Amino acid sequence: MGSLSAFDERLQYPAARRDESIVDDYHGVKVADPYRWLEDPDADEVKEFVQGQVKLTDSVLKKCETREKLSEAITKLFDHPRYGSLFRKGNKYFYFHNTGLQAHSVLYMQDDLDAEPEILLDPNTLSNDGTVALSTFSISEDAKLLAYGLSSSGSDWVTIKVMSVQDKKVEPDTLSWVKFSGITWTHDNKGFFYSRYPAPKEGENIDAGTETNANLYHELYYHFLGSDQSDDILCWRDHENPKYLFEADVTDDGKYLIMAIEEGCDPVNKVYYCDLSSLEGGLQSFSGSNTLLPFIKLVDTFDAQYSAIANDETVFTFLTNKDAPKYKLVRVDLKEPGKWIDVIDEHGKDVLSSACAVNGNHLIVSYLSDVKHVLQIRDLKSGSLLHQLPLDIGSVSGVFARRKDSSFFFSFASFLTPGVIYKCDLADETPKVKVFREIAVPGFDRAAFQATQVFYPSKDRTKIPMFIVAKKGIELDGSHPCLLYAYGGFNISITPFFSVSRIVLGRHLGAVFCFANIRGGGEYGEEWHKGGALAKKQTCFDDFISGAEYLVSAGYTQPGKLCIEGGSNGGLLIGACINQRPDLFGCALAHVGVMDMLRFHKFTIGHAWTSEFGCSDKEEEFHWLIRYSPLHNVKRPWEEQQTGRFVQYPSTMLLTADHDDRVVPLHSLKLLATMQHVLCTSLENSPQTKPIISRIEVKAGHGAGRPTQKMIDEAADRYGFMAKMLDASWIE
Ligand code: X99
Repeated sequence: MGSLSAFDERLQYPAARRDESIVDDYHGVKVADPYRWLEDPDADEVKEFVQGQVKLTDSVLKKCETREKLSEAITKLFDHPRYGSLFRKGNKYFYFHNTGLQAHSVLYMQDDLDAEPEILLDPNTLSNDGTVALSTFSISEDAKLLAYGLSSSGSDWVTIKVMSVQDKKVEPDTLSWVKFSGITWTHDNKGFFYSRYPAPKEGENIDAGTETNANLYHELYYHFLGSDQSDDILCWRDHENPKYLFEADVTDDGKYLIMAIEEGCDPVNKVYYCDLSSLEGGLQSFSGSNTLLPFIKLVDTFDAQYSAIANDETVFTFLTNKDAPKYKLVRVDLKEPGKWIDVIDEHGKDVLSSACAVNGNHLIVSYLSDVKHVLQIRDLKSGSLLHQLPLDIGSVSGVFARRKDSSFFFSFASFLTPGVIYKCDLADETPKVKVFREIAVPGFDRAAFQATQVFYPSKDRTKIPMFIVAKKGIELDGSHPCLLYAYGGFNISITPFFSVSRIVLGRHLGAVFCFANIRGGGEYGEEWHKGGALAKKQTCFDDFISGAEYLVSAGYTQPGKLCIEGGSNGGLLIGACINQRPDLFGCALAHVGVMDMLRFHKFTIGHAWTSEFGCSDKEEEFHWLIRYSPLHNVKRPWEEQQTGRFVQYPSTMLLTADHDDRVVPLHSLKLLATMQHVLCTSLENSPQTKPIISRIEVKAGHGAGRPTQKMIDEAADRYGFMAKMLDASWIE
């Protein structure tokens, strides 16, 4: 028997006012929004609500006995040196390295592979508490200058700074209000392009990242080194299309500026380009003028995605999904912009996920094949296959290469492989692939675990891939704690990765951990994505629920032992699934979720997600959204016909953070107040005894750039809660 008994005490939830006067009319349908007041992060009443919730959560977490042990075990396993892949600029090599428990990885450089590495930028020196993170960077062509973007408290807002590589001197250049931006240097090393939003008006934004107003009117700028930001050249904007986002890239030959225009999160973009060498008087001549750069429109419709891979003068190679939902490589000569030819045809089954030119006219091509990466060397000109690189089952990342180099590095990882950096040499006829570095995790016994992939049928009988990781030789008797995770949206694929905290759950709680590659993701290309978007969003939830049912029927677990987890769009997934099948799960962890599907488009970058969800402003789409919106579908299961008298919601933790300006915290706060009201406080002796709580982090955001200690603390809290709720006991 487990040494701990499950949580069985009724909680005292903080009071939350209901404003019954707030009722919206959506196309003739009246929808109440009694917690609208929770949308103002600066209101005292909201701060009080948050404080009350934090106190309640602390009282629950205190009773989760495994939390301390989890924290210790996760800390211990995290404490191993990690390395990223290497890339080159000028004659130098660069890479990220973390000694183990450093808050942030450090950027190193070395002159050659045998030389002593030196620190170029250590983000750990930028704040005492690790809340300043390096979010983007770019090294100039001559490798003399580093432009780097810093984010505070996890916000999407970025401030760009510049450093001299030679003496690490920080230059006075400071660029503010940068968001959703790349940094791309011109090859004269005089400056770089970046994107930003107009600065907020005086008085707004005392604490950047906590505001919720919509991000509109993106702009592309060029910054001349040593000048003031107010003198930056405005290169592009579009006042007629306030939702457009502009992302620019200077081509490898330095001749062109390629601009991708996006209006949402769909894999579609326009492509404009500017011949930098044709600018009379150079970029300098645009200084102080009101004219935008003379871009030429190559693709001016949102019919497909086009990513520039390489060019020889005017001949460009693009990766595209135009008439190819699993992607292909195409070529166009800017002199004949109407004539596109296929270079690598769309594959029948696998998704062409990336391509990068190397060694003159070679291409490193990666495919996603049943959610595992395949790496190939192809001929850039003909697209023909030259070599297949041997690879384990897992994920490839960090493929950085230059055409002038005959070798490149890449990273490999999987559920039971913490990481290997490979060096691939293409100088000879056959490629030489060598292990350059291997990440070792002391105390991790790989042989104790087994990772498998299954394909289970969903509601409509479509086969859904799922990875299952468990201790070797477990009995399928339904007794195991189980953690099921998915994302299911935005064309994003969940490929195998190494997770310290999940290994700890497997080792010390006997947990099985699983990843369902449900529709909405990009696992099988654009059809898989669109199969779980817009009017078909419910398919994501059906796929996930079928995955949970599979795990129960195959004997891995039982509903009371099953915890579901997801973040962001995956937080929405969790919110929707606990409403639809409260009986199927024992515990739910929803991170930074989109929970109010009628109002998400009004806040920060939410408008970009209407490409995936639709928008309540449109009548038909309103009806899609109200059917599954987590906030609008909280019902007492014990009053429902289909679920029955004894069913309650799973123990639920909604996680958010005060500086999450991607998915603003109001989503989780409003759902929390609603669940506590409907399920717990609005009737005496409610059958809902399982806790409905939150975890509201401070000085943190959507997740990117979170310091290591915050990650460990959060993992210990949420899995400590999970262990208590599933009655999972500690195995030494
Ligand atoms: C975004 O909202 C990404 C926002 N974003 C852009 C960028 O639109 O970060 C953009 C344009 C150009 C450069 C950089 C950016 N995303 C990314 C979605 C899912 C995503 C997101 O964060 F596609 F991965 N969501 C939160 C969707 C719902 C919840």
